[in-house]
Amino acid sequence: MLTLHHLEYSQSFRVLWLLEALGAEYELKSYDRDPKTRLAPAEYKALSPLGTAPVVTDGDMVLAESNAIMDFILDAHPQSDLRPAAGHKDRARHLFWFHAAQGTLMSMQGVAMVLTLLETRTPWPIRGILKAAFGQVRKLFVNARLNAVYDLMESDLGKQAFFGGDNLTAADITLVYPMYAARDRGVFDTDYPNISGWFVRIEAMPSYIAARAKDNRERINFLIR
Ligand SMILES: N[C@@H](CCC(=O)N[C@@H](CS)C(=O)NCC(=O)O)C(=O)O
Repeated sequence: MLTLHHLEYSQSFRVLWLLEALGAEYELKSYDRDPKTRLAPAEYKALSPLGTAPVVTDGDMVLAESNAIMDFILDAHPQSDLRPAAGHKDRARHLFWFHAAQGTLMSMQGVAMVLTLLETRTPWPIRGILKAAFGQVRKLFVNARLNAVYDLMESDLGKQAFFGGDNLTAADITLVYPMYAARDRGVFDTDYPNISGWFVRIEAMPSYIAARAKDNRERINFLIR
Protein backbone atom coordinates (compact mmCIF):
# COMPACT_ATOMS: atom_id res chain seq x y z
CA MET A 1 0.00 0.00 0.00
CA LEU A 2 1.14 3.55 -0.68
CA THR A 3 2.52 5.45 2.31
CA LEU A 4 2.44 9.23 2.38
CA HIS A 5 5.24 10.66 4.48
CA HIS A 6 3.69 13.93 5.56
CA LEU A 7 5.84 16.71 6.96
CA GLU A 8 3.95 19.27 9.04
CA TYR A 9 3.38 22.70 7.46
CA SER A 10 4.61 21.56 4.09
CA GLN A 11 3.81 20.86 0.48
CA SER A 12 2.94 17.28 1.36
CA PHE A 13 -0.50 18.61 2.33
CA ARG A 14 -1.21 18.55 -1.40
CA VAL A 15 -0.73 14.80 -1.59
CA LEU A 16 -2.82 14.32 1.53
CA TRP A 17 -5.68 16.26 -0.07
CA LEU A 18 -5.29 14.39 -3.39
CA LEU A 19 -5.52 11.01 -1.65
CA GLU A 20 -8.61 12.14 0.25
CA ALA A 21 -10.19 13.52 -2.94
CA LEU A 22 -9.62 10.16 -4.64
CA GLY A 23 -10.93 8.19 -1.68
CA ALA A 24 -7.71 6.18 -1.99
CA GLU A 25 -6.40 3.69 0.52
CA TYR A 26 -3.10 4.81 1.95
CA GLU A 27 -1.02 4.86 5.07
CA LEU A 28 -0.18 8.23 6.61
CA LYS A 29 3.07 8.80 8.48
CA SER A 30 3.39 12.28 9.94
CA TYR A 31 6.62 14.00 10.89
CA ASP A 32 7.30 17.21 12.81
CA ARG A 33 9.86 19.72 11.62
CA ASP A 34 13.11 20.10 13.52
CA PRO A 35 12.20 22.62 16.24
CA LYS A 36 15.42 24.60 15.79
CA THR A 37 16.03 24.66 12.04
CA ARG A 38 12.37 24.21 10.98
CA LEU A 39 13.70 21.84 8.30
CA ALA A 40 12.64 18.22 7.87
CA PRO A 41 14.04 15.94 10.60
CA ALA A 42 16.93 13.58 9.79
CA GLU A 43 14.51 10.63 9.63
CA TYR A 44 12.57 12.40 6.87
CA LYS A 45 15.68 13.54 5.01
CA ALA A 46 16.84 9.92 4.84
CA LEU A 47 13.73 8.91 2.88
CA SER A 48 14.76 10.35 -0.49
CA PRO A 49 17.89 11.80 -2.14
CA LEU A 50 16.56 15.39 -2.03
CA GLY A 51 15.41 15.14 1.56
CA THR A 52 12.31 17.22 0.85
CA ALA A 53 8.58 16.81 1.42
CA PRO A 54 6.45 15.29 0.01
CA VAL A 55 7.65 11.72 -0.31
CA VAL A 56 5.58 8.60 -0.98
CA THR A 57 6.79 5.02 -0.72
CA ASP A 58 5.31 1.71 -1.80
CA GLY A 59 7.57 -1.27 -1.11
CA ASP A 60 10.91 -0.41 -2.75
CA MET A 61 9.44 2.51 -4.67
CA VAL A 62 10.37 5.95 -3.32
CA LEU A 63 9.09 9.09 -5.04
CA ALA A 64 9.61 12.78 -4.24
CA GLU A 65 8.48 16.01 -6.01
CA SER A 66 4.85 17.07 -5.55
CA ASN A 67 3.66 16.98 -9.14
CA ALA A 68 5.51 13.76 -9.98
CA ILE A 69 3.76 12.17 -7.01
CA MET A 70 0.40 13.60 -8.03
CA ASP A 71 0.74 12.23 -11.57
CA PHE A 72 1.95 8.87 -10.25
CA ILE A 73 -1.06 8.56 -7.94
CA LEU A 74 -3.48 9.71 -10.65
CA ASP A 75 -2.03 7.07 -13.02
CA ALA A 76 -3.42 4.49 -10.60
CA HIS A 77 -6.88 6.13 -10.74
CA PRO A 78 -7.58 6.46 -14.48
CA GLN A 79 -11.34 6.95 -13.94
CA SER A 80 -10.84 9.99 -11.72
CA ASP A 81 -11.94 13.40 -13.01
CA LEU A 82 -9.10 15.08 -11.11
CA ARG A 83 -6.96 15.11 -14.27
CA PRO A 84 -8.80 15.95 -17.51
CA ALA A 85 -7.71 13.40 -20.12
CA ALA A 86 -6.18 14.15 -23.54
CA GLY A 87 -8.91 15.59 -25.74
CA HIS A 88 -10.99 16.90 -22.81
CA LYS A 89 -12.08 20.51 -23.30
CA ASP A 90 -10.32 21.54 -20.06
CA ARG A 91 -7.10 19.61 -20.72
CA ALA A 92 -5.05 22.68 -21.72
CA ARG A 93 -6.37 24.79 -18.86
CA HIS A 94 -5.65 22.03 -16.35
CA LEU A 95 -2.11 21.44 -17.69
CA PHE A 96 -1.32 25.14 -17.65
CA TRP A 97 -2.27 25.68 -14.01
CA PHE A 98 -0.89 22.32 -12.82
CA HIS A 99 2.54 23.29 -14.17
CA ALA A 100 2.36 27.05 -13.59
CA ALA A 101 1.94 26.27 -9.88
CA GLN A 102 5.42 24.78 -9.70
CA GLY A 103 7.17 26.35 -12.69
CA THR A 104 6.16 29.95 -12.16
CA LEU A 105 4.32 30.59 -8.90
CA MET A 106 6.43 28.51 -6.51
CA SER A 107 9.69 29.52 -8.15
CA MET A 108 8.88 33.25 -8.01
CA GLN A 109 7.61 32.98 -4.43
CA GLY A 110 10.90 31.21 -3.65
CA VAL A 111 12.93 34.09 -5.12
CA ALA A 112 10.85 36.57 -3.09
CA MET A 113 11.44 34.52 0.06
CA VAL A 114 15.21 34.43 -0.49
CA LEU A 115 15.30 38.21 -1.03
CA THR A 116 13.35 38.70 2.21
CA LEU A 117 15.71 36.37 4.09
CA LEU A 118 18.75 38.25 2.79
CA GLU A 119 17.20 41.61 3.71
CA THR A 120 16.11 40.61 7.19
CA ARG A 121 19.05 38.47 8.25
CA THR A 122 21.88 40.73 7.09
CA PRO A 123 23.56 43.14 9.57
CA TRP A 124 21.84 46.54 9.52
CA PRO A 125 24.42 48.68 7.65
CA ILE A 126 24.27 46.30 4.68
CA ARG A 127 20.54 45.66 5.03
CA GLY A 128 19.59 49.14 3.80
CA ILE A 129 21.76 48.78 0.68
CA LEU A 130 20.36 45.33 -0.04
CA LYS A 131 16.78 46.56 0.37
CA ALA A 132 17.36 49.36 -2.12
CA ALA A 133 19.01 47.02 -4.64
CA PHE A 134 16.44 44.25 -4.20
CA GLY A 135 13.59 46.75 -4.50
CA GLN A 136 14.32 47.09 -8.21
CA VAL A 137 14.57 43.32 -8.67
CA ARG A 138 11.28 42.84 -6.86
CA LYS A 139 9.52 45.50 -8.90
CA LEU A 140 10.80 44.64 -12.36
CA PHE A 141 11.13 40.88 -12.10
CA VAL A 142 9.53 39.18 -9.10
CA ASN A 143 6.39 41.24 -8.42
CA ALA A 144 5.74 41.87 -12.11
CA ARG A 145 5.68 38.12 -12.77
CA LEU A 146 3.71 37.26 -9.62
CA ASN A 147 1.12 39.96 -10.26
CA ALA A 148 0.67 38.74 -13.83
CA VAL A 149 -0.06 35.25 -12.48
CA TYR A 150 -2.50 36.51 -9.81
CA ASP A 151 -4.33 38.65 -12.38
CA LEU A 152 -4.62 35.71 -14.77
CA MET A 153 -5.92 33.54 -11.93
CA GLU A 154 -8.57 36.12 -11.12
CA SER A 155 -9.61 36.28 -14.76
CA ASP A 156 -9.68 32.48 -15.26
CA LEU A 157 -11.66 31.88 -12.07
CA GLY A 158 -14.23 34.35 -13.41
CA LYS A 159 -14.82 31.96 -16.33
CA GLN A 160 -14.82 28.59 -14.54
CA ALA A 161 -15.05 27.73 -10.84
CA PHE A 162 -11.74 25.87 -10.52
CA PHE A 163 -8.26 26.24 -11.94
CA GLY A 164 -8.54 23.06 -13.98
CA GLY A 165 -12.09 23.70 -15.21
CA ASP A 166 -15.63 23.33 -13.84
CA ASN A 167 -14.66 20.87 -11.10
CA LEU A 168 -11.75 20.30 -8.76
CA THR A 169 -8.61 18.95 -10.46
CA ALA A 170 -5.03 18.27 -9.45
CA ALA A 171 -4.25 21.82 -10.63
CA ASP A 172 -6.24 23.24 -7.69
CA ILE A 173 -4.63 20.73 -5.35
CA THR A 174 -1.08 21.62 -6.34
CA LEU A 175 -1.89 25.34 -6.25
CA VAL A 176 -3.20 25.12 -2.70
CA TYR A 177 0.24 25.56 -1.18
CA PRO A 178 1.40 28.70 -3.02
CA MET A 179 -2.14 30.15 -2.84
CA TYR A 180 -2.17 29.99 0.96
CA ALA A 181 1.36 31.37 1.02
CA ALA A 182 0.14 34.36 -1.02
CA ARG A 183 -3.04 34.78 1.02
CA ASP A 184 -1.08 34.71 4.28
CA ARG A 185 0.96 37.63 2.93
CA GLY A 186 -2.22 39.61 2.24
CA VAL A 187 -1.91 39.40 -1.54
CA PHE A 188 -5.63 38.70 -2.03
CA ASP A 189 -6.98 41.08 0.63
CA THR A 190 -8.38 43.42 -2.02
CA ASP A 191 -9.38 43.20 -5.67
CA TYR A 192 -9.46 39.42 -6.05
CA PRO A 193 -13.11 38.38 -5.53
CA ASN A 194 -12.90 35.33 -7.79
CA ILE A 195 -9.81 34.03 -6.01
CA SER A 196 -11.52 34.66 -2.64
CA GLY A 197 -14.50 32.63 -3.92
CA TRP A 198 -12.15 29.76 -4.84
CA PHE A 199 -10.86 29.62 -1.26
CA VAL A 200 -14.45 29.48 0.02
CA ARG A 201 -15.28 26.67 -2.43
CA ILE A 202 -12.29 24.47 -1.64
CA GLU A 203 -12.61 24.96 2.13
CA ALA A 204 -16.20 23.64 1.95
CA MET A 205 -15.17 20.43 0.15
CA PRO A 206 -15.40 17.24 2.25
CA SER A 207 -12.04 16.00 0.89
CA TYR A 208 -10.33 19.25 1.88
CA ILE A 209 -11.93 19.17 5.33
CA ALA A 210 -10.85 15.53 5.78
CA ALA A 211 -7.27 16.35 4.72
CA ARG A 212 -7.13 19.30 7.12
CA ALA A 213 -8.35 17.07 9.94
CA LYS A 214 -5.58 14.56 9.23
CA ASP A 215 -3.02 17.34 8.84
CA ASN A 216 -4.11 18.57 12.27
CA ARG A 217 -2.23 21.89 12.05
CA GLU A 218 -3.58 25.41 12.28
CA ARG A 219 -2.16 26.37 8.87
CA ILE A 220 -1.41 24.42 5.74
CA ASN A 221 1.89 26.06 4.97
CA PHE A 222 5.01 27.21 6.70
CA LEU A 223 6.34 30.57 5.71
CA ILE A 224 9.59 32.26 6.49
CA ARG A 225 8.56 35.90 6.68
N1 LIG B 1 9.68 21.11 -5.62
C1 LIG B 1 9.62 20.28 -4.44
C2 LIG B 1 9.86 21.17 -3.23
C3 LIG B 1 9.93 20.38 -1.95
C4 LIG B 1 10.23 21.24 -0.74
O1 LIG B 1 11.01 22.21 -0.80
N2 LIG B 1 9.62 20.88 0.38
C5 LIG B 1 9.83 21.58 1.64
C6 LIG B 1 8.52 21.59 2.43
S1 LIG B 1 7.38 22.79 1.93
C7 LIG B 1 10.81 20.85 2.52
O2 LIG B 1 10.94 19.64 2.39
N3 LIG B 1 11.39 21.56 3.48
C8 LIG B 1 12.11 20.94 4.56
C9 LIG B 1 13.58 20.78 4.28
O3 LIG B 1 14.08 21.28 3.26
O4 LIG B 1 14.23 20.18 5.13
C10 LIG B 1 8.28 19.56 -4.37
O5 LIG B 1 7.29 20.09 -4.87
O6 LIG B 1 8.21 18.44 -3.85
